[in-house]
Amino acid sequence: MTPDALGWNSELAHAWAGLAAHPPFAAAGDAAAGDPAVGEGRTRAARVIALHRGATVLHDTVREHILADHPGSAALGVAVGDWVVFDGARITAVLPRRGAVTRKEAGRGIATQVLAANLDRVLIVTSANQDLEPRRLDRMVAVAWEAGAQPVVVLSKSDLEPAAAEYAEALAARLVGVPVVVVHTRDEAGVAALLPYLRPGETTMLLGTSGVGKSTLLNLLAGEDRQAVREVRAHDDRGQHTTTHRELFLLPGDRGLMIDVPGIRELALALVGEGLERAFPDIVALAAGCRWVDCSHSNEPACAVQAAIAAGDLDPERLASLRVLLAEQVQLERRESPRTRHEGRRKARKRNLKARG
Ligand SMILES: Nc1nc2c(ncn2[C@@H]2O[C@H](COP(=O)(O)OP(=O)(O)OP(=O)(O)O)[C@@H](O)[C@H]2O)c(=O)[nH]1
Ligand SMILES: [Mg+2]
Ligand SMILES: [Zn+2]
Repeated sequence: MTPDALGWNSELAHAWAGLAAHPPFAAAGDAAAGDPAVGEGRTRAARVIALHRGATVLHDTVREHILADHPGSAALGVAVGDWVVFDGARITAVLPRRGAVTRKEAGRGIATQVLAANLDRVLIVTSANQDLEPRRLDRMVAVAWEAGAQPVVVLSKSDLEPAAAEYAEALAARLVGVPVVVVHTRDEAGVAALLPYLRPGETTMLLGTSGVGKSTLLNLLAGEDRQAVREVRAHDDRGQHTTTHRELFLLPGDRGLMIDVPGIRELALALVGEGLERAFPDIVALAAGCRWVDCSHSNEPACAVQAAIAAGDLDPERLASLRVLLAEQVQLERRESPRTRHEGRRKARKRNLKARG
């Protein structure tokens, strides 16, 4: 596999050059290929392709390396999709991430955990049915932008829902700047709309609640059953948490790399950065026209956001959704540290998107 096919790029090459004088990958035909402990360069760049309970799996473009009970993985906070410095036995450093999707941790201490890093695209998978909740998608879209990735909403199981195309149209109108595609996995044609978003060397993460069909989609795109899938519960369509670890797969046919993860409820995802701005460009643009810099868009005079709602140009549900997410972000920042909390408040004010209260 070439480094590019595994997602290597010039930014990473630059980061590597700052750490080591020797090349990051074994040369073709190198006797020591794949065995970085041997030969001139004592370390290699490798990508984290799976995290199991007791094992971390790396790929160094030549082969996989399975590190059993690797203590460094937890200590370094290694995530699937990370690029690391590997000395043949251990991970010694993590190369700077372009971005990541993080989840909230229950309890005290560190408030977030990285689920997947270095993503080009996040496929927000949701079943195309009447349970479809736009607010859930607002949050996931913000999370994708925060990861530095392009969000794409994927309405799955369209074979079960005659109104899938209508749902997609309504969502596309709401989610500014986010493509919405409709798929099913009955046959190859069912995923045709998705293929333009899958490119060689690019990393796509599947994100969604349990049972929406993430692993089924991965298997179809991979051309073989790489992941176990299991039926949803008959009485409420919920999944059974079939996938239990995070793993990156190389797809055939120039479809790039895809990360499958266990189903996650949108409420467990952490909003930690600037993603809200990107997820609500319509409201951000309107807010610039409010009279007061710190307008909360509730009942101030000359509020451009309320004016747009009154004129029927903005769905009030969208503003309500943003308020909830902003309030939550402030709360998480408070947990992370008093310093970032302060910064977060300042940013929120600057953005003119302050949550009420
Ligand atoms: N009718 C129909 N069923 C589908 C489709 N895609 C997936 N399914 C079914 O949905 C169920 C759940 O699929 P999975 O792929 O295991 O779902 P998942 O999102 O990976 O679930 P977790 O691993 O628990 O997060 C399985 O019974 C699949 O056969 C589809 O396009 N149409
Ligand atoms: Mg799965
Ligand atoms: Zn306002």
